[in-house]
Amino acid sequence: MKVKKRRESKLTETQTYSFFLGCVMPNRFPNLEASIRVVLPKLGIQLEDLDGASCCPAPGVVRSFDEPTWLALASRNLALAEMSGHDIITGCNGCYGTFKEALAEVREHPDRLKEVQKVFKGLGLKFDGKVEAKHVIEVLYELGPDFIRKQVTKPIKGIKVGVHYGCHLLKPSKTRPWKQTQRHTFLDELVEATGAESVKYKDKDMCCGAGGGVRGSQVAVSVDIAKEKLDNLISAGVDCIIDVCSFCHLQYETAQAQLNKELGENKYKIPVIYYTQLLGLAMGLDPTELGLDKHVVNTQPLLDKILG
Ligand code: 9S8
Ligand code: 9S8
Ligand code: COM
Repeated sequence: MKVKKRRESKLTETQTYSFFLGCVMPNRFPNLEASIRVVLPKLGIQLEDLDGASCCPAPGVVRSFDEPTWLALASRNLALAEMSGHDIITGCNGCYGTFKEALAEVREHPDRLKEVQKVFKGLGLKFDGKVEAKHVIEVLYELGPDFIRKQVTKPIKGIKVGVHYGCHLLKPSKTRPWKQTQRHTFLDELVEATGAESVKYKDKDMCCGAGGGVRGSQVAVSVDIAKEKLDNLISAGVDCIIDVCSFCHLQYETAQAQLNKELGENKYKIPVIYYTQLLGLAMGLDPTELGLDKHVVNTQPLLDKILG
């Protein structure tokens, strides 16, 4: 299989990654985790479990309270990967943000790296900030939309998709790998490689409302922000949302159920699909194997439309 050369990694040239799950995926959405575990190896990307990993910790929450603690805990997870000899891969934007920014911190500030190494003394952890951390989507985009298109055996025809990138995948741009010309297209390109149509909708780059501790502390505000995005998606006539972050996924799945409960009617019923689930369908995989039967918002009407 012809695989586009990866951007140079300081650690290893193989396509094996340490899979960092974060908290939300294994605890709330193991179906998303399953879809990553089944799809990636079929594209030549091997996943190794990262034993002993903790919370990343969440960038918008822990970092805001105590930066040194955030950096030490993030570095510990990075150290576990660095010692295993593999770069990190994650399917959560928040975890991705923590790792990208923690790496930038220790690389740009040798004194902070030294502080962390001091905390690690006697713990058997070795960390030099050499490991890389990538998002599942970043690795897929390195393979390229053309490569992805070639893996598609059952194109997703006649489906309008509303793509949600999520804040931490794009911002801050200084520590993200996207070129200026790609940063508002890469996910749409990957979605369209499956055959689906990515439609424009109002405030596409707006937050889902969950991040930064908003869902945890101000749930009504958080759901209100989600409602605005959902109303825009409904106006654009989408058949489903495509997301790439376990926390955005939690927000779109649960906010719809909550809004319906408040309204007393089933107005919000947009299926929320993680990218590797969409890609898996386009590769002819079974919906159950991709965890598509385990959603909060019923996916059956969408599956009927796709599979006929
Ligand atoms: S880990 Fe703990 S809370 Fe979370 S899912 Fe993503 S961000 Fe990192
Ligand atoms: S959007 Fe704003 S902060 Fe974030 S990435 Fe995921 S959760 Fe939704
Ligand atoms: C959102 C992560 S993906 S956080 O809540 O901003 O930390």
